[in-house]
Amino acid sequence: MQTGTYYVTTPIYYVNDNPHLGHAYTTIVADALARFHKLLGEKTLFSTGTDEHGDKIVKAAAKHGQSPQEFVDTISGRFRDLWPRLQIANDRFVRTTDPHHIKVVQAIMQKVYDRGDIYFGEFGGHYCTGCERFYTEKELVDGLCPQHLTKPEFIKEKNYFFKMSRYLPWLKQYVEEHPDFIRPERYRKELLGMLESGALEDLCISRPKSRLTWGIELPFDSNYVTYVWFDALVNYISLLGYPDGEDYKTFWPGEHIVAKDILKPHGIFWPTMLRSAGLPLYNHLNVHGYWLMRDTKMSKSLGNVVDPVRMTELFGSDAFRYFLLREMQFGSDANFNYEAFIGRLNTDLANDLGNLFSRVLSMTAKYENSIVPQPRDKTDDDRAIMNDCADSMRNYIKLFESMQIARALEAIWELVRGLNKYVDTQAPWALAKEGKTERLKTVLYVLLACMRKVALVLWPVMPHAAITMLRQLGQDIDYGQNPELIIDDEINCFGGLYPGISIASSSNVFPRIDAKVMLAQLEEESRAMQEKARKLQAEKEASAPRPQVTFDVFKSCELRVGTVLSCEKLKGADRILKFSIDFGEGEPRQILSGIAQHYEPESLPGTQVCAILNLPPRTIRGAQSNGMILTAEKDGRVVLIRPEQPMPNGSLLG
Ligand code: ME8
Repeated sequence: MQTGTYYVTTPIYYVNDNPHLGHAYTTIVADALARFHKLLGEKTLFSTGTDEHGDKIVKAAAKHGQSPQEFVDTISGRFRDLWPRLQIANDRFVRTTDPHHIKVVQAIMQKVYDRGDIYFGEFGGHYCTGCERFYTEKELVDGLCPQHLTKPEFIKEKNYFFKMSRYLPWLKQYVEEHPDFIRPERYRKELLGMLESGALEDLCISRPKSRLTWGIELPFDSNYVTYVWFDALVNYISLLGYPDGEDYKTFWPGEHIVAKDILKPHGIFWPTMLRSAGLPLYNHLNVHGYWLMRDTKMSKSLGNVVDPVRMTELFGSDAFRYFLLREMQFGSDANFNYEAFIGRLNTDLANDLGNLFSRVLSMTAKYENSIVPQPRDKTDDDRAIMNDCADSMRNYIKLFESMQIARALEAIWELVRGLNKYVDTQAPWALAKEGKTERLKTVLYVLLACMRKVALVLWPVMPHAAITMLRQLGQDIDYGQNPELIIDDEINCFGGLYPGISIASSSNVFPRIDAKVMLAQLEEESRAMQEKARKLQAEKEASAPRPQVTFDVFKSCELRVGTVLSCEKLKGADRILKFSIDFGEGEPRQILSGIAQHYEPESLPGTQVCAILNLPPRTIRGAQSNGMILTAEKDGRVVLIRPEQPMPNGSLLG
């Protein structure tokens, strides 16, 4: 019996780069919510997609030597291919280059225009390409974009504006009167803060084609394309087939899941756009925090991004999903670190849940030939653990529904730990030894029945593992076919596991991870990634044009020829050579140079090099460097700069 409908969305991701942990997290949350609502017996729809227009995409495509369309096709495909690997079963995948989406954006734009909410005007603003938006003077931090900390470009041009300011008082009142419209509370407060600040103005919703053509043409002026955010937000209804589609009628309004970075467009632009177009508002905006890597923002240039594909290769998608959903308190930032990751998998999955399944199944094999026994009279202990089981399930539902997924899982783990304790206190092995077979049957039955419930409710979080555990308990449940398996009905009924059925004789769903070996491997992979990032960064810097220097500045550089007297590897630093060089100064000079991977130290004494001598001294691993040897570097190849003919030591370069 279906009790309602549930529509959940993720942001549609920019296709300027490959998917990473943050994208994986939001989409896993949405997938888990969709599955959870299926368990509640609701008809669900879950959508994700890619945001493909705008400056940012054009620049990324150019960098890869591709047309925007070719480029977006490739990267959008990568997002689509990733989702099944993480057991993400989205019902729809929307692309803002889809013809239907384009039509709906134009229809909404026209509606807002006809309502008199769009005007043409001149505007000067600080434009950040990273954010694809203008900032007012007040919003900048020390003249820089607050998100990217880069200097925005000041652009003055004629554009179309959405009269957002007209709807701001209404929105403020709406948010005040609907305390869970934006949740958790801290983001509602943040949004109210923005609404009260007076810094919000009308929204510039067009870009002149003279500057950008990669966008959706305005229906009322072909010289302009639509601002990416006005285009992207509309995806939430275009994919439902707005205005006449059955899905739109069935599923709108829905639930949005986003991270804190895009609170403003979702919390301010989107509701005011909907209001102006005369459409119902979404139900809730659910805002989560950021995943950090050891307290730092993940970034490609630091080489510290977590690759979801690699994580699932190493640990499986069930464990990866479990960790993300269990570790992050929805709304707060969370740290991803490998020690905590492996620690949690070993404790929660291998020790608690895995161990429960493994020991109860092998005891049932030993004492009952792997047949679910017929329970007899229940004791207070049995009734207590069964009550705990029902309570945990009730808590799980309540917490999951209010987006407290980590706490919902904690409620189930309390039960799992309680069941392990129940095994210890009831000691089935002792009952067997003492010949108390009736009691033994009851204890095993109670355990198996509770384990079945645990597996049932874990399906939203770990779909494959839940199905495997259920199969081990002789339950052939196809959630896809049978979504109306309602948890509610299961809570108070313990008859779902039939005595007499065959079950598995052993279980190893969550093997223990050898933390030491795995951490060493991950450490190695991180190092390689950081090295790659460092090289890329160095190449980027090397190819960037340098600012002009005056002749005097150049003349002030003391560049001289010298002869290498000795050279050896610096202790404790693989890449550094320690030189002693005669520059004709009376005393030899010590210089360190990071070229150990390119030259054997024995080959260098007696040869000449060039160096800059008047740099401040630097100390590396306790050794001082008094200058820098000149090299030429390209594509990872490094060679020393030497005079074409031997020259007296100390000769000046210029
Ligand atoms: O903003 N931690 O796309 P986007 C957690 N196209 N979540 C993270 C994260 C992190 N470190 N990094 C990214 C856009 N995310 C627009 C959206 S919607 C109409 C248009 C997730 O590719 C999180 O969900 O920059 C965040 O809101 C989203 O990726 C931003 O994705």
